[in-house]
Order: sequence, then C-alpha cells, then structure tokens
Amino acid sequence: EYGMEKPQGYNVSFHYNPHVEYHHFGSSHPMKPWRLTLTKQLIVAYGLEYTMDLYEPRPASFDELAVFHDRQYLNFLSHVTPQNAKPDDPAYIAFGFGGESNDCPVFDGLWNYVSLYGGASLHAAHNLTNKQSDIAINWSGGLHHAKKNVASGFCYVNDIVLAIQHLLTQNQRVLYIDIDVHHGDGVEQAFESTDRVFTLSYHKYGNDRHGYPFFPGTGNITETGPTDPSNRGKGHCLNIPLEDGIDDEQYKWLFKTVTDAVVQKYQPNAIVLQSGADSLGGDRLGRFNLNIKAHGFCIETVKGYQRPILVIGGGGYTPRNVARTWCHETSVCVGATLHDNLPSHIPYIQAFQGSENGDGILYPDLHNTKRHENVNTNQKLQNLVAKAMENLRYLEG
Ligand code: ZLM
Ligand code: CA
Ligand code: ZN
Repeated sequence: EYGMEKPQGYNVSFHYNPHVEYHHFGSSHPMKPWRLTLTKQLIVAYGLEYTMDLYEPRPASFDELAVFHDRQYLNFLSHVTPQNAKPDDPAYIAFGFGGESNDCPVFDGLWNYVSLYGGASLHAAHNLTNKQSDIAINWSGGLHHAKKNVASGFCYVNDIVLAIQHLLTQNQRVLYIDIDVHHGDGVEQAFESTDRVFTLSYHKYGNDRHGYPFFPGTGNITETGPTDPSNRGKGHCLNIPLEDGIDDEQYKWLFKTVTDAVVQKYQPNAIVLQSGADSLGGDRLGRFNLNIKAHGFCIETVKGYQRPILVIGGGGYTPRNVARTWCHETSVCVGATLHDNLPSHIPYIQAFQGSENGDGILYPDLHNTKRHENVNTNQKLQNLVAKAMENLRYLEG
C-alpha cells in the first residue's frame, strides 16, 4: 500500500520480543516499556516490517549475562520480588536498589524484563558477526548506566556492554556512540582499560539552579579515560558536555564534526549506536530542543561510515515522540522515506492526535525555547570542538 520496496545494499534486521512491553516500573515512573508498543505499531503501519528481517529473540540466560555481570548480583536480580525485597538490607542498597529516588524499583517480572532486552541486543550482535545483517536494530535495549554489580538510572543489566563484548570476538576495534541526553557512564567504565573500544557520548552536563548535577553527573570534556600512560584505555573515550536547549543546526554540526573525526582517527571495524530519544525537544526528562529529523541525522551520518552497525534504544520519556523517532530511524536504516501524515489504522492513534500530541503527523515541531532556552552559543560549541580535537590527538600516538 505504501509502495515499500526492499532497498538495495543494506540488510537490516529487527530484534524484538514483544513480552518486554508488559513490564511496568510503577505507575508514575518515567520509564514506560509500552513506548515500544507504540514504536512497533508505527513501524508496522508504515509497512517497514517488510523491509527488514524480523526476529523474536529468546531471553538471555544467566550465563550469558554473567559474561559482564557479577554472579552474586545476577543471583539477587533473578530472585528479588516486590514481596521478598528487604529495602533495609545493605546488599539491596549496594546493588543500587532503594534510596529516595527509586530510579531502579523492584517490579514484577524484573528478571524476565532484563533477560528480554539483554537477549535482543545479544541476538542483534550475533547477526552482525554472522554477517546476516549490515544493520541490526534493538529498540528495547540501550540501558547504558548499569554497572557489573550495580543497577543505576533505570538500567539493571547493561545490554550494550554484553553486545560489544560479543562484537569484540570478531572485530578488533568497536566504536560506541551515545546520543541519549544522559552520559553513557556504564559503557565507558566497562571498557575504560582497553583500546579496543572507543566510547563517545553526547549529553547534557552541569548543575541546575539548585546546584544539583544532571544525572549521572559525569562526562565532562576533560574526562578522556584513565590517566596512567601504561593503561591501554587512556584517551579512548570522548565526552561532549552540552547545556540546555541545543538546537538542530548546532547538534547536527557538532555531531558530524566530532564523530567524523573519531571515525577517521580510530578506524572502527563495527559501530554501536545508542539512540536514546530523551535528547528530543519536549522530552519529560531531557533538556534539548532537537527535532526528530535532526536526531535521525545522527543515524544517517553513522550509516554513511559503511561499517556494521548495532542500533539500540535507550532513554525517551515522552512515548509518542519516542515512537515517532524510532520509526523514522528505522526508515533511515532501511533507506525508505515516510510521509508525514500518520497512517490512520494505528491502534493507539489517539496518542498522536490533538494539538498537544502532534496533530496526527510523524514530524511535529518539537523545538520549544519556552521550555528550555538555548544557552549553547556557537562560540562555546566551537571551543568544545577544539578541545575534542585536542583530546583526539592522543590517538595519533
Ligand atoms: N531524586 N517515580 C536516565 C536515568 C535518570 C537521581 C534525582 C529524587 C528521575 C525520576 C522514579 C515514581 C537513561 C537522578 C532524583 C526524585 C536522586 C532521574 C520514580 C521521576 C520519578 O516519578 C518518579 C515515584 C522517578 C525518577 C523522575 N530520575 C529523573 N531523573 C535520574 C536518573 C536513564 O535515559 O539514560 C537510559 C535509559 N536520577 O537524577 C536523583 C539523583 C533522587
Ligand atoms: Ca549520551
Ligand atoms: Zn537518558
């Protein structure tokens, strides 16, 4: 109906187990797995499912997750329930649960949820190493804050680290790029002592007017990995700290300038792209002013490097715009163009209708300086790029 044809050249695979949708972090928690339901509905409504190989991956096993995570931590994750949780237990707190924020609640089916998104990223990574796909997509993954034995920032298991570990069995160098509005600290930390992974994160950084840092509080331009010159990981990390309100033109320029330089100097054999949608304008937790096509420009740019790519989700707290963005980015991966009027036969079409919700179109204007004034000046961004280029000189040896 929409005239989709399989474009030449790219084999794209889509890795998704719909059971992830049925998990709830709690009624007012910002992380809503049903945003994946909306995403899948848009992808199906536009006919994109016929342009990709679709897989429904099995959950990752305990042993597969233990390639990165501590077994004691996984033991805890696999047994804890809302009924048996002991919030005063020191182990509970040490594993990142509890505390006043309740960022990482214990909910029903937690273990099932983490093994599903972990399994999907692992399956996607396998498809790349088997050369079955050029681009493998898992919108349910991208949980970049999880540490080997600590849950953090809505992330319990780090599917990205697991996927990169698998890619390293066949690739000498893997580049990790993170456009989520938060710093990709868990991935950076996991590979801080190797030169076989380069981590690059773009994010909001700095304190709010009450002096509280934007989560997780790390990722300044000066943080480039270990400082000890005998550590192989030295210089193999680049952080791009940004301020509130960055707009499309600034972000696109910055992303292309810096990422082009990293790819040219590091020469990765494979790329993992975390495409967190909380960097869009209008996100419930984010602070940027990006439109969907500017966010998608990052995927287009990375596709242009002609390396195997694992595309994964991440944050994104205004579900209708998460769905729009990831549908658009799926179309970018397969090389299709989508019309702006949403197909009418979408089950949850009301989520996209009305002036507050984007008027039934795929690309509503999300730029809103009333919500977040742009305090990034072009001069500040130029200075940032100059510092980034300076940091990259370390790669020349
Ligand atoms: N305060 N409920 C991004 C992870 C961001 C930690 C600041 C007290 C929330 C947030 C949870 C329902 C990714 C922090 C917060 C609140 C310490 C964060 C539960 C609202 C709610 O309503 C909420 C009771 C909750 C959490 C807001 N948490 C907003 N921002 C961050 C974590 C994850 O996008 O990067 C990848 C998926 N946490 O700022 C505090 C430090 C406690
Ligand atoms: Ca980021
Ligand atoms: Zn985020």
